[in-house]
Amino acid sequence: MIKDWTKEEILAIYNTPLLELVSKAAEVHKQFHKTGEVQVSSLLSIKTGGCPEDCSYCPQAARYHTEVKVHKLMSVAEVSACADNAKSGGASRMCLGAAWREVRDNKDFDKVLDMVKTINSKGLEVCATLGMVTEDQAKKLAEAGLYAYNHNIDTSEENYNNIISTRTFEDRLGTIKNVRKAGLTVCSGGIIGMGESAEDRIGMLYTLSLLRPQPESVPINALVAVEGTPLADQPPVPIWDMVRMIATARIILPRTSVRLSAGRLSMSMEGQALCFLAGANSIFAGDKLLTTPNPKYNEDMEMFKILGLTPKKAFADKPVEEILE
Ligand code: SAM
Ligand code: DTB
Ligand code: SF4
Repeated sequence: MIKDWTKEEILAIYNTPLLELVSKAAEVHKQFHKTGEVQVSSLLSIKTGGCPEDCSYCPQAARYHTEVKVHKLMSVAEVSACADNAKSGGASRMCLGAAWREVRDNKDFDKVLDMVKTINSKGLEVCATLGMVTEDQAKKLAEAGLYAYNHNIDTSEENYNNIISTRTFEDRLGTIKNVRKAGLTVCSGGIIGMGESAEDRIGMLYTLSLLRPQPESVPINALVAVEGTPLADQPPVPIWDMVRMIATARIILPRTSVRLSAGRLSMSMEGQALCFLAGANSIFAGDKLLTTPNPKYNEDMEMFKILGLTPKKAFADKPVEEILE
């Protein structure tokens, strides 16, 4: 049975003296996961920029003047070639991102379904993040072989409309429900470093912790402050805040993969090592996130060697019968 945490309890965890917090989180990590095993996901922006939403952190929103160049939906062949590269580099999951508000039932969606089928047939877990989806669309994605759907709640319910005004927190939760009903695994997390309070960070973790089942994967992103977006001048996130967020997530979401996501380029190897110790067991690897740079793949593999980490195999969390189906 997973415990229903209160906001007060989560805040108390978050404010525990740092090394004690890391040590508690490491204990939970050992109890529920193979320590040293880290899931490596590759990210690919299949449709870039020109998005109608106003997410203040996002360089792909059409209304902000950023350096992102709009690119229409990639072809299935192009995406297939990228998946081959990701697989030979050692990734076990490929996440396809589209700068859409929501999925529409049109030729582009059919193309995405083809991409999912193609990548799945290569033995990679496929994840997609395409904006809001209906239950019917989520089912079609599941039938095509999608493994996970990423849909972040991004911040607390209270802070949501300070960051995004073109949709609501409820809309986000609605899509997560649709994804669950379709039998997909859920990947949902958020961003720190947007000027939110510690209570907002706790509020976000609180909402995620109360989802049943809890999300299989929770990405914790540090804001990548991009010129031209309303959050361009936010100061960088102190590494200690990232460690606290990850450790707290690990304790209240014991079975979840906690992903040390955007922002790693500004973190030292020592800082990342503390995050892994505090329970992070997933990263995005590859030279680019969606539109912003990420550490070089070879440097990440060097870090894995130094820290004694190994990439997790695809479908390691699925029963064998399902893999063979
Ligand atoms: N359009 C879809 C949506 O919003 O769900 C999918 C793509 S969107 C880029 C996916 C997630 O990327 C966002 O929910 C946000 O958490 C993260 N993200 C976007 N821009 C970011 C930034 N500058 N720094 C950190 N994370 C960011
Ligand atoms: C998530 O939580 N982080 C990823 C992924 N899910 C789609 C995206 C990070 C984007 C960072 C900004 C960019 O590169 O455009
Ligand atoms: Fe669009 Fe997603 Fe960026 Fe928001 S986060 S502007 S929905 S691409």
